[in-house]
Amino acid sequence: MTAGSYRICPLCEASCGLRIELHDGRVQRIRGEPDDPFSRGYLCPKALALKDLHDDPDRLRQPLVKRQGRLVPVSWNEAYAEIEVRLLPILREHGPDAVATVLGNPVVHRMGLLAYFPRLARALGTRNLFSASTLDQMPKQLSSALMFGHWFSVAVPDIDRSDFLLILGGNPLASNGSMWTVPDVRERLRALRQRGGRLVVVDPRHSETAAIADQHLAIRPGTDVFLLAALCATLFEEGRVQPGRLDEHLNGLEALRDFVQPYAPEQVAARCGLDAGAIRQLARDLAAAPRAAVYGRIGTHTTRFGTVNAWLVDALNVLTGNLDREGGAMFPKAPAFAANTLPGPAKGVRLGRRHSRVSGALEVNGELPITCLREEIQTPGPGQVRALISVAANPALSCPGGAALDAALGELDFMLSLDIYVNETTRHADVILPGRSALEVAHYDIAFSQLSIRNHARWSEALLPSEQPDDWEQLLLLSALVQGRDWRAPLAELDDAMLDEELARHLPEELRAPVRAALGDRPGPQRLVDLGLRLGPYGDAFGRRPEGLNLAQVRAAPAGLDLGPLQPRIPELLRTASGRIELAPAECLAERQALAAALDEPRPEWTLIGRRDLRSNNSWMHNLPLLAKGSERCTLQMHPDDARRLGLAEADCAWIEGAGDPLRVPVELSTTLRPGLVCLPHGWGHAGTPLRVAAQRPGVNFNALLSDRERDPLSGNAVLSGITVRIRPA
Ligand SMILES: Nc1nc2c(c(=O)[nH]1)N[C@H]1C(S)=C(S)[C@@H](COP(=O)(O)OP(=O)(O)OC[C@H]3O[C@@H](n4cnc5c(=O)[nH]c(N)nc54)[C@H](O)[C@@H]3O)O[C@H]1N2
Ligand SMILES: Nc1nc2c(c(=O)[nH]1)N[C@H]1C(S)=C(S)[C@@H](COP(=O)(O)OP(=O)(O)OC[C@H]3O[C@@H](n4cnc5c(=O)[nH]c(N)nc54)[C@H](O)[C@@H]3O)O[C@H]1N2
Ligand code: SF4
Ligand SMILES: [Mo]
Repeated sequence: MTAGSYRICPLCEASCGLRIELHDGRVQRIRGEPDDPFSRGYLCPKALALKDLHDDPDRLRQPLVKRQGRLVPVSWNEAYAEIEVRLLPILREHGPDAVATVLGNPVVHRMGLLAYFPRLARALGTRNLFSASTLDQMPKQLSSALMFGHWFSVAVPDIDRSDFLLILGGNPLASNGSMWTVPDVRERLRALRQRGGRLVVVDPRHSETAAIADQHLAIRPGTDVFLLAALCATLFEEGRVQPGRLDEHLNGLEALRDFVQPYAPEQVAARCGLDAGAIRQLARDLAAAPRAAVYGRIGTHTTRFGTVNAWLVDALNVLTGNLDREGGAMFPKAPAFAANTLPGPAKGVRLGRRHSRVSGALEVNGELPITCLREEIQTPGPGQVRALISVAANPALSCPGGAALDAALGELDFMLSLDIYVNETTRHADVILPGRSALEVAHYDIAFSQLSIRNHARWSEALLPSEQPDDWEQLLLLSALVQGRDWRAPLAELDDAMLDEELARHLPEELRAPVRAALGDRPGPQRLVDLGLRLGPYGDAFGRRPEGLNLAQVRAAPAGLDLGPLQPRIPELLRTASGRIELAPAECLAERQALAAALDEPRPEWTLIGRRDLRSNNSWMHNLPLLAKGSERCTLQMHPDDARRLGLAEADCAWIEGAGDPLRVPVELSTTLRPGLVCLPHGWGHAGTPLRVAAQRPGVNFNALLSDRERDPLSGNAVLSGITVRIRPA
């Protein structure tokens, strides 16, 4: 392997190890890295598009500033000076909450953004923090926090040792897994079935994953909560509850029984569109499997009962004795940055320490629901959002609201975007600061090492030099700037100050100086990673455990270090105030009445769900020629009987109408859906941007159809699936 050619793929949560061959500063070849202990040589078509991404002529390499309504290239210092002149008066006059920030999905794939954004947030002092998390996984984070005491104590299926996997609302064959870092999931699922294991998929659509399953339950969208309750109820009713080793660590078994009791399979079957006998049998199969895991993903989270779903998924893992056991749902032990591996007071978490100004939505994990962003911009009064900083986010396409949200972005007094493209969101910015190409930054996986099916530590070096400041340098400079400090001062001083604060947080006074010396003088995130690794559960504790890990060792292992299969972690992992698993959190129990009321909701004529495609990635990889090839992706799939009823043939256009803006879309006939169900991907609708490849196949914006008022009231997560719509021929 040529030096420096290893790179952790930054494109999705599988985080595969890639081998990237360069010649004269150009990408020659991209392959899966066979020596990666974790991804074992796997890669998907998106990884090959890293070359297109690096070479994309539309990717920004220079800052842009808006002059007379047009974004024009400027020097870095001009861009920073513009931010100073425009943003500081807003902060001075209206206070910190007048500036909102919104983080997008790629932030978690960028060590510099993830490690340094908190610095900027603290410097700003705003409470208006928003992110894609409330379009995605906040229900799981909340349920995990309530049950186990920390927002990142998320249990993942131990797929390689499991005998039974029940997947609800996830399609890992297209998404490559999510909240579950599992490279080459197809092969791992094949192996599970080969050794006699069973895969059961609950999905309204006969998805790519359902197609390779032993059993597919085509549930009605939005009704998993009843199915999950019925599975729990059946276990209680039939005397199949066997938490085993977990028994002594549980609170709330009776309260859980009480909550699910009304939902026997016979009570919910019609609502779920499933057979009561099949639900009962599934509960029995799950209980009987030697080692099983239940996994719920985005199809269960982006619904009105997202948090209740996430909770009941883990309740099932507990009731069947599969939580925290080999082959069940287990907790990774990340080598760095995982709060659940660090000593600290067990105090659980609090939800709703404050509320959003306009609709009173609860704060979750320090942020507010992103669907509140529009109204916070458009509603006058004290605390109104007047400026926005977007970091690798494209809410104009990814967030419900459509034209209204687009208009709101246009009404801001000032907008700054850290992004690599001028797109539907960043076209509203007054200043855009471009991030480096993924090949020009070093990387350590802060986030996904906490969700991985195997414990590991991997580092990738920057493969190519860059003239642009690194992500962390931009954020560090901005954090000085927003505090009115001299942003022309050397960044090393600012970084040292940040490191000192970090040390003060983790170490007693007498240890700080020697540790600081051991971390070296080179500024940047690698010192934070070294600190995290060395103080982490495998770390060398700066010499006190000489055989332990540090960054130098990880760097010396070119394709990463394997830290072994997942190990049981209860009770050590628990950070709840009681020190136990909270099997019946009060916040979830409070949903009892809403749930009972929802059981009788009538079935609409048409229901819309979303989908992902292996060759796409949310909204931002549609400008890459390699991925843009092939048939049209942004189509409305519907059952042939429905199409016939409407007089529509393949590729004819239909109108979809919902709470928001109507959409006109070509139809694709598909027997993967039941009649009455239609399916459209999100992330499309590329209008009004200079992205030349994407403009050829713009598609339509799924989220324009939706109102930004539909949320899971606990987690604040947007409702993005199971949408009631009307369909008519165009
Ligand atoms: N209807 C519907 N809506 C959905 C979903 C759904 O299933 N259905 N899924 C939701 C989910 S799960 C998510 S995570 C969100 C995603 O929501 P977002 O994060 O808002 O959307 P992305 O499309 O991921 O946009 C990423 C942005 O980051 C920029 N970018 C890419 N790489 C870099 C980089 O290296 N540096 C910088 N600075 N910028 C970069 C891109 O240009 C783009 O502007 O969408 C959500 N929206
Ligand atoms: N190729 C590709 N990979 C991606 C992304 C991408 O855009 N493209 N995005 C990345 C991101 S940001 C994320 S968060 C992950 C998401 O990863 P996943 O959670 O695996 O997301 P999806 O592939 O959208 O699969 C969701 C499934 O839920 C089903 N579903 C919809 N509604 C319901 C329901 O009410 N109940 C049930 N049981 N199922 C339902 C859908 O039919 C779909 O098959 O993927 C990541 N990986
Ligand atoms: S599965 Fe995800 S991480 Fe792996 S190569 Fe494809 S895009 Fe990259
Ligand atoms: Mo996501």
